[in-house]
Amino acid sequence: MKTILAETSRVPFAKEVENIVMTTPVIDIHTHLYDPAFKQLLLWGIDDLLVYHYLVAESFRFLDIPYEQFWALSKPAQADLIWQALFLDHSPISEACRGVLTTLHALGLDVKRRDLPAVRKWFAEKTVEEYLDRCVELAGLEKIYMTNSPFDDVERPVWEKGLHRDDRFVAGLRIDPLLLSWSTTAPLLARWGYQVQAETAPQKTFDEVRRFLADWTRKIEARYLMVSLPADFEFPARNITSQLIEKAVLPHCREHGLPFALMPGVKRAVNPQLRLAGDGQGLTNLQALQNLCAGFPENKFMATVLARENQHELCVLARKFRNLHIFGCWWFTNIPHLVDEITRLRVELLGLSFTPQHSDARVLDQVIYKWQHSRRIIAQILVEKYSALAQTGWHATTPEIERDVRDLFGGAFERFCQM
Ligand code: FIX
Ligand code: ZN
Repeated sequence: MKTILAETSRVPFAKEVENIVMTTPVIDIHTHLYDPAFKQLLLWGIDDLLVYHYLVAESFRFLDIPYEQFWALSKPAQADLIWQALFLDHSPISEACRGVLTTLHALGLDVKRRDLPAVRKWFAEKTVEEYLDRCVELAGLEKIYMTNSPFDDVERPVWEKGLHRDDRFVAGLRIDPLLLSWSTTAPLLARWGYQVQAETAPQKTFDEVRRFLADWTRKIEARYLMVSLPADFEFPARNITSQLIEKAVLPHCREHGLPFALMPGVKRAVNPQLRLAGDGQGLTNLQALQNLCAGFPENKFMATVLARENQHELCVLARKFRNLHIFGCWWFTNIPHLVDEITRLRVELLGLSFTPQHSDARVLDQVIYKWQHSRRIIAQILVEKYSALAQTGWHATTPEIERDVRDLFGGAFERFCQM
């Protein structure tokens, strides 16, 4: 009898939670999108959706043409091949395929016609400005964090020239080349006027790296620094990566009050012929992150990890260190099955003090499906959790649920940044 009552009283309550989760504005804390001032760097539209590297990797499960032949094709021709292989020759049930259809459907296009030319025609009539507004609205975004690299030869000149910024876009300073390819990055820094030495690294070199970081932090108004790391990342270690982190990145972050985001678990170029689609993943030794959090309590760290097998350990680590904020179901973990599993782990171990998702969108339109799919899963989990509370007699009120969801969708992250 008790169970039946609980079940029936759950229905209106579930609708309310779902409604709050589906409509609360989101701060998307890691994307590869750009302020429209970066012109062609902001990707959008059906062809970019179809040549997304997630779909390139999936299409090569079916395609039998040589890789180079594929890369020599124009973008629309690549998109045609992917559409044929993944949407027409087989049903598009993978998460990345489904995402394209969720997006088109949300935009009001009739996907059942399977008419790619008609979809192209629809996009051809849009301008980036109106389309950006539409995507932001459909995804329910408040802010979009970019991934900004001073080492990108197309991006850097835009910053150097100066731009009129769209205040929905905020910057994150990406420093992979600095930490992971020092031997090629040091000469670049030297060319840009920083007195660094590639072979030996005296204190002057670290000071100059800090000057470089300070210049770019100011120029782009960076809100955090970030790096993706190989699965075998260790800290501390007797290598230049470790020294640069300890002697330049961490002091810089302390001085400017910025978090340092670590994204370990990538195996870059597992199949280089797939280019951007060729990266893999591996288990990381999270002892490195523990050493950072424990050794540098004045620093703030953010982390997301690629291996499913690291997720529980990461939650436990976040319980130990309040200078660690964990976020997102990254890349290969952004599939419904793992978003559900990882979010449950986090909620059950951390309550509401984490950021369950970021989109990692590379193409503007993707924010629509990535957020719609994630919001649905997060809603379902919260309905269950608030229902379980209700069984104890603790009924979360509407303002309390709204507060909680705001925290999950960027509030907790922003508080962490301001700490
Ligand atoms: O390193 C990263 O930030 C990754 O998210 C990307 O480089 C990756 O290619 C991606 O798009 C994952 O979603
Ligand atoms: Zn990313």
